[in-house]
Amino acid sequence: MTAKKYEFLSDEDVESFLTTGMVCIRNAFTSEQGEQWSRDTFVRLGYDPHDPETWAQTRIHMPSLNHRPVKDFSPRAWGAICELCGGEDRIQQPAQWGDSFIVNLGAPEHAETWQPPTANSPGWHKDGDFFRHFLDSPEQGLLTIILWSDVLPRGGATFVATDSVPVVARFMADKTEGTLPNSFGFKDLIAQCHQFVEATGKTGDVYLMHPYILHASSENALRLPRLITNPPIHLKEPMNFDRADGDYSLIEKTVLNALGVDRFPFAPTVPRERIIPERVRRQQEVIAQEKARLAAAGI
Ligand SMILES: O=C(O)CCC(=O)C(=O)O
Ligand SMILES: [Fe+2]
Repeated sequence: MTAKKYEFLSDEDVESFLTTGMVCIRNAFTSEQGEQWSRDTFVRLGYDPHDPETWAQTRIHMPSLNHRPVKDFSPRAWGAICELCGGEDRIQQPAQWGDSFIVNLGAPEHAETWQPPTANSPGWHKDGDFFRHFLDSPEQGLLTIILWSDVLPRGGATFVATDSVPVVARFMADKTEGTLPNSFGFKDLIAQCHQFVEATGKTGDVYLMHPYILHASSENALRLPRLITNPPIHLKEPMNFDRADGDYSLIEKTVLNALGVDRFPFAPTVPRERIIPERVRRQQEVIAQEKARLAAAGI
């Protein structure tokens, strides 16, 4: 498929990204590194890790209290991210990871109600609730899913539709006016998909996914706390599907393949637009609550 050789991505990784829109970098950091970041999670939440009766919420999006540059924390993940994006110089800095865990604790009934992923699973979406989406949007250059706990089958793993990138590419290709995050009609898009997986793995595994990929949260039948983060990689410039020198990134190539063309000039006809989601407004309150709990625990 490609003659280009990469340092961090194997030929299989490249093939996997081009055909399924995702690749998993296993052991991108150690479990000790992960533990250092996640050990205070239950204090921050105000729950007893040993007593599920105290787990008031099924899934929690925590705010971020600490950040580190990806490049320092996991040079292997960073190397792979750069290779997918077409080089470090195309990535907006600072590119950081934080402890804004998405914790999936499940609920007692999930042991009975859990179902494998299908087009009928609830909650399919493309990430990016903070901008108007265009085919070439730079705000979400990659979706990354970082595993801060082991994630077992039926254990609250993110569901991923591995044939969704072409469906979303075709949907956005002629929409020069863009699409607001809540206007995609994800039910119609996911109905065109047929391949679904659970993004399982171990602490330290990192999934790198195409920004268009459709995915969903799931029930946690096991009730082993599942911790991930999903920070976007931002690009400095919009994606370019009409490069004079042909130096397309793997992300761009995946889109061109999906559309079945060698080049695809695209220009938005309305301005790019940032949106402030409600979750960001709420975050300041939650940060204050978590800091009070950490202080009360002497941390
Ligand atoms: O919790 C998950 O598994 C996925 C979360 C997600 O996709 C999101 O918050 O955008
Ligand atoms: Fe998401």
